[in-house]
Amino acid sequence: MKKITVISLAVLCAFGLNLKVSAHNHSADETAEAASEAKASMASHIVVEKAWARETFKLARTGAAYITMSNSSDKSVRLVSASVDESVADMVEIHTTEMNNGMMRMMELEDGLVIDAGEKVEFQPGGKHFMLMGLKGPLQAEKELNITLRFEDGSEKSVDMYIQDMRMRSSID
Ligand SMILES: [Cu+2]
Repeated sequence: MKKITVISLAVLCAFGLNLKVSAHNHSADETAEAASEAKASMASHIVVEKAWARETFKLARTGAAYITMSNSSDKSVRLVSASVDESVADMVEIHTTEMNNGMMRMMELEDGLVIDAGEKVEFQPGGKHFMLMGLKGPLQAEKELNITLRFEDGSEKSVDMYIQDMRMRSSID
């Protein structure tokens, strides 16, 4: 009987999480629609499907955030940079993770990231990520995080990130 209770709680948690994530997707879609009506900018061609960040330790100086985005247009789009409010962190870099002599190593994508026409790019732990440098405070599950993406044509897209409560942490972002 106890086991059944635990399982159903776990299902509820998973369901609750899905609800939160889809709520974010909805607002991201609305932003995309509003932008595309104004101007067919690079930002308006990018559809964000998932955007989340890892919760950090209290004294962490860096944090990692992930996004899944698709290019809905027939032209390639270049993401050149990302930023957060200065009250959140000093700067944001776009990183990729590579295996080098058996070691995982992070590298900054200094030229940004090209998303080809119709391509979907998924940032994820152990792969591409946004690196928040010089965090002013911890990223906590109950807090909000907003990242602004900037594209080659100067257009911008504001993305609300869901901060994921991390019960298990890995040392690799
Ligand atoms: Cu990194």
